[in-house]
Amino acid sequence: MQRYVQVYSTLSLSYSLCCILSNNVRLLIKKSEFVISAPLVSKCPKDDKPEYAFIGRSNVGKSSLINMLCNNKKLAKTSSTPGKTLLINHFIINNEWYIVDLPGYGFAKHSKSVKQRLEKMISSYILQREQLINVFVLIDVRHEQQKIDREFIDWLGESNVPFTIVFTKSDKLGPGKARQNAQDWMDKLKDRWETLPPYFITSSEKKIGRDEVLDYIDGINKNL
Ligand SMILES: Nc1nc2c(ncn2[C@@H]2O[C@H](COP(=O)(O)OP(=O)(O)OP(=O)(O)O)[C@@H](O)[C@H]2O)c(=O)[nH]1
Ligand SMILES: [Mg+2]
Repeated sequence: MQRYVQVYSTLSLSYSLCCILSNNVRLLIKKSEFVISAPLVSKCPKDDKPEYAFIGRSNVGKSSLINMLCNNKKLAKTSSTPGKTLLINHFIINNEWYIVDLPGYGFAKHSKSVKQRLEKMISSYILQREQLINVFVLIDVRHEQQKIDREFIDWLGESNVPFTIVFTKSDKLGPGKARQNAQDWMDKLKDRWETLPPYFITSSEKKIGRDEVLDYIDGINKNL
């Protein structure tokens, strides 16, 4: 499966994700089912259906966002204790495409060996999985830009991996403040990024941003 073209230079990173055409048609999720939790990229599903991965720091709300998108609270395991998701979890949507729930990065309380294992698992999955169409990088909208998130997205750019930023937990701020924080966060990318990746502001609690994220995926799926 061909990846979208993402252009960057050594001096600055620039984002150009081709063929994203949102056509305002709501993506109907008729069916969402858990398929497999894999410890290694080699154990992931063998078919070639397109997949969309969700990643971000521990506790940022990845599993909750997936459940909100699928309108299925029991699909991905959520927890107020960080470090819950430790494997590569595939969910099949409408028997057509996958959502992938990845472990969080940068959880301080994991042992060094667990951290190393997770880092290796995440980077191998992202770099080797040919079916991976887009990575959604989740950022808690309440917080300033953290070094670990920044390093991760710069690495995605350097590795030519298409991605989108998803700000989470916007219900914890007013809509105006959430928008402002998101804009400030994106503006900080301009020191290295020539053009910025797309972003969405969401709340799993209040179901904010659901249509926008699903339309975005739908737009890509229709152009594959
Ligand atoms: N208020 C609010 N809380 C949220 C939202 N999304 C997630 N949470 C809470 O944040 C905590 C972590 O959510 P998870 O979805 O388990 O986070 P995760 O990123 O999957 O965490 P790990 O798998 O441990 O890396 C839970 O207590 C959720 O209820 C949101 O949009 N609003
Ligand atoms: Mg999780």
